Amino acid sequence: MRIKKYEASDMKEAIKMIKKDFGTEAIILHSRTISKGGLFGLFAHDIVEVMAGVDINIMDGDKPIISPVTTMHKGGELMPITSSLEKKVTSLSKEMDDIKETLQIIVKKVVNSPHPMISHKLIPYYKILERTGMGEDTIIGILQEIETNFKGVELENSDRILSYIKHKVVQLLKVPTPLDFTKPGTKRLVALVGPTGVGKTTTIAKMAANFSLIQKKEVALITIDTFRIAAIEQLRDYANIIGIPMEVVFTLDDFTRALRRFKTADLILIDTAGRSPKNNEQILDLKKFLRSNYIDTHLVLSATAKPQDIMSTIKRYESLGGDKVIFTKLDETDSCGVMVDVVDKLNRQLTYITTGQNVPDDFEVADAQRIADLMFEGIIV
Ligand SMILES: Nc1nc2c(ncn2[C@@H]2O[C@H](COP(=O)(O)OP(=O)(O)OP(=O)(O)O)[C@@H](O)[C@H]2O)c(=O)[nH]1
Ligand SMILES: [Mg+2]
Repeated sequence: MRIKKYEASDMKEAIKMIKKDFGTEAIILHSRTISKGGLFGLFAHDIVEVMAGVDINIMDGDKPIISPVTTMHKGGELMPITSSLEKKVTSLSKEMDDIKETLQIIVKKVVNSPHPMISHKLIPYYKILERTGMGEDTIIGILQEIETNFKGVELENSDRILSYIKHKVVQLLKVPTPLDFTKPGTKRLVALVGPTGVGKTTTIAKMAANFSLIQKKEVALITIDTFRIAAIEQLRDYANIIGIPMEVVFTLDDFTRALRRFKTADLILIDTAGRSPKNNEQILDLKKFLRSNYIDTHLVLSATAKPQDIMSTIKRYESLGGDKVIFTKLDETDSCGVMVDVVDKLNRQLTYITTGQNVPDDFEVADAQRIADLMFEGIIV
């Protein structure tokens, strides 16, 4: 493209000069009237300054935005076409500025943020929540809610943001659903299932001691974990210490007989052998004992396990039915954020948590406020 600036006494003369240089295809890019000559503003005269060139192809649909000189000259009405060109250029350049500004915001977010959806001011909170083991979707959901609800300087108020986060976590954890004996004459048949070594037997002992010694319920134990002698002995020891009866069950007939023996009990707790969450056959094997609707099955999970393993274990145990979950070993980890996902994403209900090896002390109802306190211990007061 060739461009040239012209100065002439009027537009007519300028067009003549342009035509001479570029022919009839030339287009006017810009024109303005300026004062020239004179001394201190005196004796100056107006001239036109025109920028023109050839080889430009700016189209608006089928129509050229800038008409060739010959067309523009029709009737000597040049100014409306020129000013419409100016308007277009101004609006285009404003659009360009807007796009540039938006791009800068996006680039800033992507560069500084672990997630492009989160503003850089919320990154520290993203990192805190990430450390709790909470899933990314849940974290982003909470932080986007903060972005919507907190404006301007409010986003600088870390105390308010942190207490909002904690409040939100409590809300997502929902109200726990522990065993309810408020209705007189209630009888409960509860089985604890779950992967090996998560603390099923210890938790059964804690539950048995709490309900028998503190809540004065008639409690009995059944174990169908006959895989190892040591497992039977472990539960028998607890039964003896607490002073409650226990039955060891090998077959379905044994099971029916044991249930008949304990028919007056308020609470029968059933201990099961730890099953590998990867072995579906082992899990289904439990089903022949636990298929009765009367059995309230609680899945026991260790809070120390990796969040993705916890989520996949829950799915593997789905075939046993039940939606209740007990989390153990909260004393051994700083990251129990996965519990939020278990409730919120997998629709499970928390019943109890355990916080140590002491029987019966380290056992409590899965209170959402308490779990949030444990989750943000040392971070949020
Ligand atoms: N730190 C801590 N340890 C716990 C907790 N609950 C259980 N344990 C320990 O975890 C270990 C395994 O506990 P068990 O009760 O035998 O686990 P289980 O699920 O019955 O194991 P299997 O029957 O072999 O599948 C024991 O050393 C317990 O003392 C807890 O809340 N915190
Ligand atoms: Mg056990």
